Amino acid sequence: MNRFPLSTALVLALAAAAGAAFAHGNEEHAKKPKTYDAAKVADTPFGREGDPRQVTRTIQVDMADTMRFTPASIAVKRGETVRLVARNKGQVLHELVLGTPDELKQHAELMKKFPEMEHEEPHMVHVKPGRRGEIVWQFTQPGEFQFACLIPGHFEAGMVGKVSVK
Ligand SMILES: [Cu+2]
Repeated sequence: MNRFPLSTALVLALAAAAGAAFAHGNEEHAKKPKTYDAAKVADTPFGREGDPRQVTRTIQVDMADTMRFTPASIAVKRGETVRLVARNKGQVLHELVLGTPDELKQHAELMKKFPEMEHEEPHMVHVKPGRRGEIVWQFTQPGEFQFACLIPGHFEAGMVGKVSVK
């Protein structure tokens, strides 16, 4: 259970739909500091939460209201732990969510059904205008992955980038 981030998202969405935590759309996205706990790290098809002490590279990705990431594609080595720093240069909230292309597409559909859905997981970061946020991630699997902004309308407008892991 809980192995794939999407299932966690789904559980949260269902909880929200059940009326539990549905009324906080205007509050800040979860602001609890992300603390690394090796015991809680789960493998996903696109890697795992990275240990901040193992970071070998910082990659900056800018987000803009043109619904584009800059750079739109990044390359990492398999096994590498990177710190992705997402800077929001726009006037609206953006997010950066890592995943496989299929998973991100499904997640985007879910976001359309539950626009108020909020969740905070190691492979995603929500960034307010003018702010920055970060993800520490270890890319353990080779392949082509994506990072996307799943805020309704943004993904559809093409707010998606590519991660090549070799
Ligand atoms: Cu966005």
